[in-house]
Amino acid sequence: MPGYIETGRTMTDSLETASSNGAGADIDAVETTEWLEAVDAVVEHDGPDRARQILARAVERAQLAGSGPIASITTPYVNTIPPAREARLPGDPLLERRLRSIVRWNAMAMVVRANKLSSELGGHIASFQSLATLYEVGYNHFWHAPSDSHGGDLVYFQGHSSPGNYARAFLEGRLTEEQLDGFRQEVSVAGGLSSYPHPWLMPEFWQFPTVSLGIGAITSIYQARFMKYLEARGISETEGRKVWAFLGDGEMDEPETMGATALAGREGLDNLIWVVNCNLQRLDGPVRGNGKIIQELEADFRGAGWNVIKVVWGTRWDPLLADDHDGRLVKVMEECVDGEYQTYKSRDGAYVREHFFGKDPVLLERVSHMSDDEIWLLNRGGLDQQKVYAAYHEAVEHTGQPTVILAKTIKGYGMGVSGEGQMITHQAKKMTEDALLAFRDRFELPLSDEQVRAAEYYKPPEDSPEMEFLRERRAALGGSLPVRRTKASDLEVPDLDLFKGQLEGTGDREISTTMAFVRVLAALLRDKKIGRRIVPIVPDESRTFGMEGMFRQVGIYSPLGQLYQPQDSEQLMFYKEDKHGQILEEGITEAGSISSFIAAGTSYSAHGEQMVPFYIYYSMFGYQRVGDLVWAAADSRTRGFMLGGTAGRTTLNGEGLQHEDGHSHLLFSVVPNCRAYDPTFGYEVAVIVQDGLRRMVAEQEDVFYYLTLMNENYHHPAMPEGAVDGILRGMYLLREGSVGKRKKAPRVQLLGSGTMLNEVLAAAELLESDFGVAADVWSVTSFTELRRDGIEVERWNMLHPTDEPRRALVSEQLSAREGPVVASTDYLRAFADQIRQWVPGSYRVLGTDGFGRSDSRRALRKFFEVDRHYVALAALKELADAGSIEPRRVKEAIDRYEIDAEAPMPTRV
Ligand SMILES: Cc1ncc(C[n+]2csc(CCOP(=O)(O)OP(=O)(O)O)c2C)c(N)n1
Ligand SMILES: [Mg+2]
Repeated sequence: MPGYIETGRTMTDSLETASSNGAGADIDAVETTEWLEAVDAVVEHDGPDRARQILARAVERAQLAGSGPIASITTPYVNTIPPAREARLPGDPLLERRLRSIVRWNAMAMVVRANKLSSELGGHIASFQSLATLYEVGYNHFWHAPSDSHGGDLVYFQGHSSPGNYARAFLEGRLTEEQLDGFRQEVSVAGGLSSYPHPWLMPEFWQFPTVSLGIGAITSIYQARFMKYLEARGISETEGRKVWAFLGDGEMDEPETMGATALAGREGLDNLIWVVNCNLQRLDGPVRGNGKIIQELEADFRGAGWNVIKVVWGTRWDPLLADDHDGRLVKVMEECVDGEYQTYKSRDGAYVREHFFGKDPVLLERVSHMSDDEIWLLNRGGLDQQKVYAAYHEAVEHTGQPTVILAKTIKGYGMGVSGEGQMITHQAKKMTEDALLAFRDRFELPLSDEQVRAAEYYKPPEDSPEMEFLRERRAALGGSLPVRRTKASDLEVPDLDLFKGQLEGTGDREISTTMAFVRVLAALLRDKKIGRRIVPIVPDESRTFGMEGMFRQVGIYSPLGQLYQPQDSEQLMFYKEDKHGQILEEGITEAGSISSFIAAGTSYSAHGEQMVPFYIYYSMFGYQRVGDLVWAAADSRTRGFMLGGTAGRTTLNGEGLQHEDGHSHLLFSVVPNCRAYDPTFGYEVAVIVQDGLRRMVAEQEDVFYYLTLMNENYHHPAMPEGAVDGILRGMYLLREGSVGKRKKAPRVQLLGSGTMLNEVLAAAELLESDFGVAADVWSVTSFTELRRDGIEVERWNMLHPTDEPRRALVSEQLSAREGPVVASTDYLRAFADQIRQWVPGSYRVLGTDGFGRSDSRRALRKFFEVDRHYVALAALKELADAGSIEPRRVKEAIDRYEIDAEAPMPTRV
C-alpha cells in the first residue's frame, strides 16, 4: 500500500506504516531488522538529528537510483514532540485544571440556561468542551494583549465556541451574569452577547468574524502576511507578535481554509500558528470516518511548507509508548480509523480494551495490569495541558515557517450521555440532569445538586488561588483578550485640489474612468501626508487597468526582494519586486486579495495604524466570487476602497457571459456599511474618493466603498459648479434640456449612471433634435445611496405622522422638474428600480437583464435595449402615455431608429 506513505491520503491507512516504507511484503526480514537496529544504535549514540542526517542521505541515494518517492511527508501516528523534548508546563497543573473546569462549566451553563428560556436561542456546547484545554493554555501562558511592552497577539477564535470566551471574560470580570444570560439576545437584553464573534455587534470585544467556516483561516494567513508587510515598510513593529487561528477539523474541507496555505509556507510566515482541533467530528458525523484526518492534514501542510506539530496522545500514554519496542502499539494506532476512535470515546474502558488493544493479543496482555478505569483515562493530546503547552512552546519559538498544531481531542468532552463522542453532539444544547451531575463530578466543581440542576454560574471567591492565578497570568500577558481597538491615531487627508487634473476634465482627450482612477491613485501615492499609507491590491490585473507604471514607482512587495534580473529591466517601468514594496500583487486569488483588503482595512484596529487599501479587480469576480468575505469585511469594520474594474454588462464588451458584470451593484447594495457608486466622469471619481478618505480616515467612520470603473474611453468634462453634494448623495442635474424658444415643449427627465450616462446624454440630443422634446439629464452616481435616503425618510415620516414630512432626495430633486422619468444603466433593471417609490409620476427603467455576450458595445447596447435610441423611445412612450404627444410619434421613433419591435426579450436568449 504505497499510496499512504507517499501521500498520506488513502482512505484506509496502511497497516504497515509503522514498520515499513510501504514497499509491500518484506522479502528479507532479517536484513530489515539489521537496518533498524543500526538506526537504533545511531539514535542512541549520536541522537535523532544524526539519524535524520544519515537517513536523508540514504534516501537521496535510493531515489537517485530510481526508487521513486520515499516516505517523508507523514510521520507515525504519534506526537511530533517526544516526551524528553517537551517544555514543562510551569506552575501548578491541578490549579490550572480547576480553573479550566470552571470555565467549562460556565460555558456549558450559559447555553443550557439560554435554552431553558427558549429553545429558539441556540448555542453550542460540544465544540468548546473539546477545545477548552487548547484555549486555556493559550490564555494562561501565551497570548499577549496589547500593552506598552507588546503589540499584542491576534487570536482568531473558533466562531461557534464563543461561550468559552464569554465564560472566561466572566471570570476575568469583563462580563456580568446578566450579560451571560443575555447570550444570543442582543436585541432584547441590553449588553446581550452575540452568538458568534462579530466586531460589528461587539466592537470592543471581538476582533475577527470567524463563524463562516474557512473565513478565519484565510484571513488569518493574510493578516500574518500583512504584519510582515507593515514591518518591512517601517510602518509598525510587528516582530514578536503572533497570529493564532483556531480551526475545526471539519472546517479544513473549505477551499478558503486550505486555499492559501501555500502562500504562508512560501513566504515563511513564522508569525502564524494554526491550531486544528481534531475532535474527529463535524456537524453530521465523522470528518474522516474511514481515514485519519491528522495524517491527511500532516501531509497537506508539510507539502505546503509548514512546520507540523502533531499532538495526538496525552501523557498517560507515554509509558505505553515508551515500552512499545516492537511497534505493535503504534501499528494498532495506525490501523484504527477515526470512525473507531470516535466510537471508543462514546463507550467505556472495557470497550476500549476489547476493541482497541484487543486488535493484537500481545497488546491485550500488555495492558492486563490496567483496570478499565485506567484504560478509560488514557487521554488525548489536545486535552492534555502538558502536551498542549509543549506544542505551543515549540510553535512560538519556531522560525522560518508557519506552524500548524494538529491536536486530537474529543467532541463533547465531559458531556457524557448528553453528547460525548456522539454523532448528535454538535447541536446538543441541552444536558440531562444526570449528565449535568456527572459533569460536576468529573470536573470536581464545588456545586450542590441544587446549583447543578439550576445550571448556576460559578465564580470562585476573588482571593481564591484560581482567581489569583487567572489575574496574575493575564496581568503578566498585558491584560484581557479578546479586545478590539476602535480608533487609531489621526491621519491627515488631502483636499480635493490634489485631484485637480480630474476636476478640470480631459479636454480633447478620451480616457476611461479606470484611467481617471489610476491617476487619482497615483496622486495619492505621491502625497506626502497619506502616500505611505496607501495599499494598492491587485489580483494579477495591473496591466489590464494600466497600473504597471506603479510597479517601478512604489514596487511590488516580496519578502525575498528580487532574486532575478527582470526580463524588462532595461525599460523605464520594469517589473520590480522589492522587500519594501508597497503594492500587493496577489496573483490570481480574489479570496486572497480581499483577505489582504481586510487586513489592511482593519489595520487601524489590529495595529493602531491607519492604512488605506485600494483593491482593484474584475468586477465580475468580486462579490459573486467572494461574497462571504465581503460580508466579513463589513462585519470587521474594514475601511477602504473596492474597485470593480471593467464593469458594466455592455461596457466590457469583448469577453462574454462569464465576464460581463451587470449585477455587482445589486450585490453590494445589500451590505449596510458599503457605499457603492457608479461614476461616469473623472471628477466624480475624484470627489467620491476624496470624501471617502475624509469619512474613513479623517473621521474614522466604519464604512467602505465600492466603485465601478469602466474601460470605455470618452471625453470627461470639467466638474460643474456645485456638483459635489449631489455626487456624494447620489444625483445631480448635469444637463438642462431646451428646444430653442419653444416654451411649451414636452419635457422628460433622463437618469443615467456609469458609461450609460453618455447614451442618455446622446438620447437627450436626439429627443430635442428629432422630436422637439426637452430633456433634462441627471447623473445618478448612486441609486443605492438614493434608496437608503428614501427608506430613512419614509420611516421617519411614518414614525412622526404629525410633523412636517421630510422629503427623499429623489422626490425633492425630481418634483422640481417636469415630465416623466426614464433611467438607463449598464446593470439589471432592479438596480435603477431601487428608487421607484420616490420618483414623482411615471418611471421607466432600462437595464441589461440577461446573460452577457461578446460583441461591439454598440451592438450589445442595442441588444439589451439600453442605448440612446431605446432611451429616446422609452421617453416618447411615457410622454404618449401621459397624453403629451401622439402615439404615432412613438412609432415614428421605432422606424427612424430601426428598432426591431419583434426581437425576443434579451433575458430569454
Ligand atoms: C461556511 C459555513 N458552512 C457551514 C456552517 C455551519 N456549521 C457550523 S459549525 C459546523 C461543523 C463544524 O465542524 P468542525 O469544523 O469540525 O468544528 P468542531 O465544532 O467540530 O470543532 C457547521 C457545518 C458554517 N458555520 N459556515
Ligand atoms: Mg470537528
